Amino acid sequence: MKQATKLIHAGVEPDPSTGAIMTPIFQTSTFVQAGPGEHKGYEYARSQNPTRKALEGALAAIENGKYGLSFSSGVAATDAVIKLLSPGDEVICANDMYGGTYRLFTKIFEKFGIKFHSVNMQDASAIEPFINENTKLVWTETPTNPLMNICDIAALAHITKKHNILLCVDNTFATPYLQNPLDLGADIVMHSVTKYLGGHSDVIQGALVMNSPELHEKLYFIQKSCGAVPGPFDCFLVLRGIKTLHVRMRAHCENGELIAHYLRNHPKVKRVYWCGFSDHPNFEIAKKQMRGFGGMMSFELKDESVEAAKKVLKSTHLFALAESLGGVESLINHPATMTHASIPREERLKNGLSDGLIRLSVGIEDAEDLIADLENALK
Ligand code: P1T
Repeated sequence: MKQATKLIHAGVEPDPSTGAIMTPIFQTSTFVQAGPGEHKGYEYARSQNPTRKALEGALAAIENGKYGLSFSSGVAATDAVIKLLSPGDEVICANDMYGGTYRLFTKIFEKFGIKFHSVNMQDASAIEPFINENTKLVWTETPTNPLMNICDIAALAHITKKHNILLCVDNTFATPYLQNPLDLGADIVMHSVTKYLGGHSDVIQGALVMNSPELHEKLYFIQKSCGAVPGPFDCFLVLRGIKTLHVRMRAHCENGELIAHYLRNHPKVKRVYWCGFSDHPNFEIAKKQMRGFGGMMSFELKDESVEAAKKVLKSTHLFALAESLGGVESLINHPATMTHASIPREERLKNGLSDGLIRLSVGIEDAEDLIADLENALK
């Protein structure tokens, strides 16, 4: 099935009891049983809910995976993956990634005896010196948030398979429309569904997709035992969002390309971070594993002061100053004080995330209006 058809139909069947073409919102906490243990596959809504089940099927299908699991947020999905591990285990993670992922790893899980090594994975072989008998997981984002670094998923998978280590890819920025990590050898794909999959900035949700039945069983056990599940209404919203992912992503890619080039040619802009530039350090890898380059980008001004960046951040009108990304409306964000504030400054600077960096989530408004908004703010 071609991708557009899959996005609209995958995982969703007309409701068997009524024929409703849209999956109903099963707003219920429990399910009546005919006798103890005699039920229709649903016992209690933390463990199973039909609206969530439809969404999980859709998520699996669009990531070309066998199993999908939904969580109450992206970080809850990440949390579930790390709960596969035990004290003493080690994780190799990307040095540039969402600040909340860094915070979860370093401020919560390190306390429980899990060790995290931050590594620049733009060259996949850079992970090899960190692998030892305790290494259980490689965690990466590609493109990374916010520097748009690219790592070679197939090359990482080649290494992790050799050492029997799990590879989890946070595919939030690319979305299944542009990239499918499981096809490239990853074991688990993670999404902040809050972003492009939801697509309308009206829901917080996360997801994991995998092929291995053993991994699914373990992660389902964690999902129901820890209980970070989304409500049925949020599942309905995401089912609805997924149906237009391809249409929205095409527009995000088109606007993203126009704005990346506009910024790059602006006399006040020093550098633009966008993975669609042919001179991006890993453009060849991006081209190989992605079907487009999306609407996320970051840039720095020639005036590197935080004041200059703040002036731009406060001067846009269409680009709303807010955390998050991936909605139909454009957002502007200051990673150093907002989304990545939990990363210590020295660590941020070491990894190339400067105090003046500005991140854009380019929406699907008219590109001319967006450019006029940026032009005005840069003035
Ligand atoms: O916000 P939540 O749904 O819990 O997802 C966390 C998350 C995980 N991975 C990536 C790549 C993300 O970007 C996020 C959330 N990011 C933002 C809120 C942001 O503005 O970057």
